[in-house]
Amino acid sequence: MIKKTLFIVPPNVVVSDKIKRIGEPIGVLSIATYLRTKGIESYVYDMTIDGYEHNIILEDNMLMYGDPIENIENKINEIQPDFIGVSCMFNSRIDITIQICRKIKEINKNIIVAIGGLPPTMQPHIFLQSNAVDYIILNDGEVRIYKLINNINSGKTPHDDLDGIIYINNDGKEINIPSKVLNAYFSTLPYADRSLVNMEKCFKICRPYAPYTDGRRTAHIVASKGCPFKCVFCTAVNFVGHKVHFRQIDLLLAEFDELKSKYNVEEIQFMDDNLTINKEFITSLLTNLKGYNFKWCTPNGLYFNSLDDKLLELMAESGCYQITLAVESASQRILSDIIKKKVALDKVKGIVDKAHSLGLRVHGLFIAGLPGETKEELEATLRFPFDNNFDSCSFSAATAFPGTRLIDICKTNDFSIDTVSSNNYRSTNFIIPKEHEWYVMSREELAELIEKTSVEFYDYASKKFENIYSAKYKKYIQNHDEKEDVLKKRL
Ligand code: B12
Ligand code: SF4
Repeated sequence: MIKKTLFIVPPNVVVSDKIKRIGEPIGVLSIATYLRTKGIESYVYDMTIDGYEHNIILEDNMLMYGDPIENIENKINEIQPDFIGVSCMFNSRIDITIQICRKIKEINKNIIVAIGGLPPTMQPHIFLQSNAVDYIILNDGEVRIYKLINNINSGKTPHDDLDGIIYINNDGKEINIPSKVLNAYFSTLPYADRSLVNMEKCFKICRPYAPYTDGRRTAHIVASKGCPFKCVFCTAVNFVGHKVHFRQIDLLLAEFDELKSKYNVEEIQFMDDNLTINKEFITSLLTNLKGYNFKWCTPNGLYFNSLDDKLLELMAESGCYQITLAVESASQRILSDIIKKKVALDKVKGIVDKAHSLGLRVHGLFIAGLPGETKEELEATLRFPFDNNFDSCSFSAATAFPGTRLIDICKTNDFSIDTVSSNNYRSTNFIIPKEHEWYVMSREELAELIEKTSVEFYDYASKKFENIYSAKYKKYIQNHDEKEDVLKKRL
């Protein structure tokens, strides 16, 4: 009989010179909160928050931060759960997640272990083969986990009336039921009970997902889930799905009220895949947001076609201080034929300038090294933010993750996939052979070019946008005791 559950967020694994970001784990909190409303006692152990100060240097210039794995035993003794759900959101955390599952079984093999998040959804067999995981839950977890627990408690087969689950049954047979509908219940789910993690510690450290904040007490929030597009490098289509689901405005407002009154929050960061995708929803959300006096931003890209003057004005009036534009490429050909994303390149500068005139910062996201991209197109992409007035930007090397069209392209062309660099996100993880018509430069050369251009961009933009830079980076350096030369690589 499952009476008590514990959800574990493993330590984070990043490239060692990246900012050690920290935030309340909204997905896992949402699951634990949902179970609590159903009368199942549930707790969250976010190892990244609790052990933020504890660093372990891994090979390949990677850094892991979070509680040491040994501490799990104390937590299990303290909570005494019958069921543990482990979350894995990034490929870089796959190894540590499996170690955690093994540790739980070593401590008490009777504890039921379930796992969820992006890599378990896209690469379930890595986890299943560890022999330390009883159930893999695919996609959104709230209702699936609840049904699973109910089925176990009432002696039904675990997958009774349940889609999105993989496990080995008592006869040693793999049961694999794909998800039918994604985020079906999202719009009415209760908002996350943040008291299950140490929010004060997150506020004090103040390195949220978009780390150059305006306010110091920052919370993360999800207003919608899903994306109607299918960019070649993105897992959204298979993970959150094509259909966009919006939370009910009254539930969002209740969450804002709590953030204000209980946590004294100054800033919120929206984690939505595409916050501005629906005019009616975003207009209603922002009109209501005005009354709260929050500063806000989105670490993720916004839907280009939605960003007309009126919406940008409303965004500024409602407390937005930075927008993120995921332009991805300076080539309309790459955007239309390879990425398949609707970005009108000729409109970008107008949006950037309008946003600046409203006092907003503008961050750009760019991706280089896609198969089929020419050297000229790649170079033009790295130049684009210089010529289009972006005040900050991030360049990423294309990475082929399971669940994307990009990995299919790599497989069709027999490119080998290097699993080590799949985890460090620093260089492309697929190898285009030198003799292939798409070969432009080696992965190492691309990684170096990206790093060099990032530093160049910082030097250029910090002069051109001196006011923005003083407010943004200097404040960060003072507040966090950081060195400027390190920040240059982290834009
Ligand atoms: C917000 C976000 C970020 C934030 C922070 C993310 C975080 N939580 O730490 C920031 C901006 C920092 C970020 C950074 C990066 N990100 Co990011 N990010 C996202 C994004 C858009 C949303 C994630 C999110 O919070 N969702 C909202 C919450 C409510 O849902 P959730 O956490 O997924 O939880 C639900 C389910 O996953 C599931 N679930 C989760 N845990 C568990 C556990 C159990 C037991 C169960 C049953 C279910 C379950 O149920 C939950 C509730 O429904 C996703 C895309 C996406 N749509 O998922 C990309 C995504 C996760 N990011 C991605 C990437 C590539 C990156 C970067 C590497 C980019 C770069 N080049 O630098 C960096 C580095 C990340 C790092 N190692 O720290 C990839 C992941 C690729 C991979 N396989 O590793 C994604 C999927 C986008 C993509 N390209 O496809 N990211
Ligand atoms: S990159 Fe953004 S716009 Fe493209 S499919 Fe993913 S979430 Fe949608």
